[in-house]
Amino acid sequence: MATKTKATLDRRAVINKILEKRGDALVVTGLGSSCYDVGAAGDHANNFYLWGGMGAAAMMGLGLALAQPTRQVLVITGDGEMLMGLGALATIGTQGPRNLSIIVIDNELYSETGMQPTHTARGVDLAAMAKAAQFPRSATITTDAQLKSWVPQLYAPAGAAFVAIKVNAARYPMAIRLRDGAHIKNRFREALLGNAAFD
Ligand SMILES: Cc1ncc(C[n+]2csc(CCOP(=O)(O)OP(=O)(O)O)c2C)c(N)n1
Ligand SMILES: [Mg+2]
Repeated sequence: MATKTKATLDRRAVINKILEKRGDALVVTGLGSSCYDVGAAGDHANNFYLWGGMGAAAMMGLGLALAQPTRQVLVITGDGEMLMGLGALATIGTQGPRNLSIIVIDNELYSETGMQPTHTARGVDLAAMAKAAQFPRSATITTDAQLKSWVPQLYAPAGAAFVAIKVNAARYPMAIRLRDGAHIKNRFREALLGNAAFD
């Protein structure tokens, strides 16, 4: 078994950095920790919180990116959630959206359910998988300097981007009050489509 990568980045600092200049980007979160982190960075009508749905975040991001080609779509999810929906990488790679960035907050753990190690703790390389699935841009990020140079790229509609950001094992309290899935969906649709969403 490969030893755990020495990860020093803090997940909330990483997400704050990514979202501080989000503009009109649409953000889909994975479940659990990434959902809370995005909420903690500031609730926003352009956030779609997946809550308990596991394995669907990247696919939701693809659907949105194809439906809204003039908007940048960010998926912010966990390594466990991404591992559950790996086929999404192949579909995104072959669909080739210009405006989709998949951001995996990789703590090498299923932290939400008790800190069990995921496959990335045993050396599975998600960024390499995205590259092999024909993402034109992919990287593993381990330092602040790398993160800083990647943030603008995540907002550039220059082809699908994938980053696995290695973060430490810190856990934070749930920081989001919105739990009603129908409300989250309706709010997101209305912010995106206006009243037409309900015609
Ligand atoms: C289909 C399904 N299986 C299992 C779970 C239970 N579950 C909730 S969160 C989670 C772990 C998520 O791990 P990861 O995406 O890496 O998130 P983090 O480590 O950031 O908490 C699991 C297994 C679930 N919600 N849905
Ligand atoms: Mg994890």
